[in-house]
Amino acid sequence: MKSAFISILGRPSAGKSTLLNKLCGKKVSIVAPTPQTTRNKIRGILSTEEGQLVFIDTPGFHVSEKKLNLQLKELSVSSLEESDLYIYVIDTARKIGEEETLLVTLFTPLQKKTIVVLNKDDLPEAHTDSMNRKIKQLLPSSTVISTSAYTGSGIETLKKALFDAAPEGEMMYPEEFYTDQPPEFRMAEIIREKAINRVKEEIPHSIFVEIADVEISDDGTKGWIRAFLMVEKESQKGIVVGKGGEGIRAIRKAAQKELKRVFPYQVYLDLRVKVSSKWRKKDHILQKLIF
Ligand SMILES: Nc1nc2c(ncn2[C@@H]2O[C@H](COP(=O)(O)OP(=O)(O)OP(=O)(O)O)[C@@H](O)[C@H]2O)c(=O)[nH]1
Ligand SMILES: [Mg+2]
Repeated sequence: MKSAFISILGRPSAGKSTLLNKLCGKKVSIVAPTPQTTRNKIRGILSTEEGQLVFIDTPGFHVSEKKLNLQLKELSVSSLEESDLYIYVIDTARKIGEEETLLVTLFTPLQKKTIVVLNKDDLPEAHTDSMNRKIKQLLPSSTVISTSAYTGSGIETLKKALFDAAPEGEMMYPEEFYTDQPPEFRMAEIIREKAINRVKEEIPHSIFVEIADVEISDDGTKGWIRAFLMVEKESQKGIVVGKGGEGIRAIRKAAQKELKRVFPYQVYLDLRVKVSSKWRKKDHILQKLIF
């Protein structure tokens, strides 16, 4: 049997979380068009007759002196030691940036097998061939596979390459597990995804979700979730709530629908917007959110 921990690394918005979800065949990690969507190391598990691969989705590697960004970068870097293999995801619709070369200098000294994924090859602006040549220079011993995490092309080739590269070992999780996220964390992530996909500019970065209370009926068929969607300013609260409350109603409805699919009970979501000023600068809040 094969068994490996595999870090999924790359710049913000390269498609790491979308790729993780395709590899696991389940929605494990949230996705949005805005960079810095993922704020934690999210594990997704793929079990087949060949063995078990445990993927670690990481926050996009982004160089910035802001407190939140520094902590996110630290998380991505900490995943390097924990894994046996790396998937390095590149967005082929963008040029290779400074962050890309910096990330490579961080993981190459660890000498772990790296599979480079040239993602978004479904887009007309993807320049997969020229990127392939650049990567061959930058990481001559890596395997390069072109994919679309969106359509699923190249995913089976990638899985095969990963199992080939994985060491022999025992299963680390029961076969039916596809993630190890605690329920309340998962609830908050689902709500955050629905919220950040409805807002623009700086607002997605200003949002976090706090689960205030979860109550499940004695027979286990019903669950009441009370949550707060936290923003940084009163003006953002107005935008999220929307005219006559239509914004927050749409977020609540979309989140409740997905929560019902994920949790084995009828979900009733009570969602309110609250202001937590400058939370991105406050250690006690960041400690609860970034781990
Ligand atoms: N066309 C296309 N879009 C993709 C593909 N993979 C991801 N996307 C889109 O790219 C955006 C970012 O995807 P994510 O999976 O959230 O990217 P990420 O690398 O996890 O981003 P961070 O968590 O912010 O670092 C989303 O709008 C996805 O739908 C792909 O193969 N093709
Ligand atoms: Mg992500």
